Amino acid sequence: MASKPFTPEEARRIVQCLQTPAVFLNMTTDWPALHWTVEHLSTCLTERLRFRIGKRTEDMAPLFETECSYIEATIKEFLSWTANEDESLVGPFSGYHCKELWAYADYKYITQLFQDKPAMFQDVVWSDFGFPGRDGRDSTLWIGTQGANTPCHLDSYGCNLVFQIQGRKRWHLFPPDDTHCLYPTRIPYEESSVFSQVSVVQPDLKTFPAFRRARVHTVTLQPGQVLFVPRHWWHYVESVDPVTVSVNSWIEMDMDDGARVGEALTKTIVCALKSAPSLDNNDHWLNPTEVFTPNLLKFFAAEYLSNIQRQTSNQLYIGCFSHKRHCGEHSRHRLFGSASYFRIGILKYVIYECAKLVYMKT
Ligand SMILES: O=C(O)CCC(=O)C(=O)O
Repeated sequence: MASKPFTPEEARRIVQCLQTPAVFLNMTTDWPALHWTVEHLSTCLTERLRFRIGKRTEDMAPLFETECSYIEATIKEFLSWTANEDESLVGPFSGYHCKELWAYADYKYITQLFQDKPAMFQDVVWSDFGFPGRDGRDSTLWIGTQGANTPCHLDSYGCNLVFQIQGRKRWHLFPPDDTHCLYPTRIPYEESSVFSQVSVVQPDLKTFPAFRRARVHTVTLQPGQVLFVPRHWWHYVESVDPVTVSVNSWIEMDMDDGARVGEALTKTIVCALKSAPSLDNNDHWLNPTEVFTPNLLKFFAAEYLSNIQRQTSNQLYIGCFSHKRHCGEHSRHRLFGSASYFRIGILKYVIYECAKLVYMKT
């Protein structure tokens, strides 16, 4: 077998230094996960997954998760639906017309999917990119049909490696410097995702004129390729083949600490606003993955207090916030170097995050 174009050390250096998106070729030729086609996955994953359903037609407004339908189905049922020509299907997909709709089992934590088959974690070999021990346990799985898409957003934490396994996906990426052209919003709220109000494939330029100046980088990712998405790059992603499978891993970075404070405060504020009765306090605020109860607010307040008390000589830790929708363990991250920097930093974030929310609510 031909050798890979980069050693793990070289690949890691690229991932840590590169400021623009890039596609790695020939890095996954020996990864067992190359065989994770939807047909193969249907034999090893027999439990039902949640599929998000949307219309294939393109709209001038992004289709957020809050506006989608959801069904629970097995991958076998999903496969029969995609192959079904006469629409005579029984089961969870019956009544959903595959010519008009797309389905997406998106953002599935592999650690949960394969908890009874832990050997499969090693099928994803991020150590080839210089991240020893990183494998399927630190990755998420995405299975979709043609047209399945994720609205344009940026991730608050880390950079991203995306391994395309089956079918092709088209990525539209925008640099962080173009944020003002993308009209950011935190509604629908999802921890660590900032959504764009613009439908990037059919933009409403009357409402969002600055989008004209956004500098798009597009790439169609092919099976076997790995896309590197640098920190804070906006992305809209759409499946272009009848069935697509991909796996990604967000790689946390030291510089995420500031973003974690911002996210913690945003969550607290959203939680407070959600706890207050008001007419426009409706479910369209929250992505379906976010759950809030009044008790959660108390929990976050208590977390802050204990974080502040936990302050040691010149370090401060914040619990609870790692990657969005994170499952399982609460990680603890070093925050700022000194208490005074912390106070200035936190004040800045409180004002910024409050101002953003108040602006959007009014
Ligand atoms: O593949 C997709 O639909 C979206 C992936 C994504 O947003 C990400 O990896 O950050």
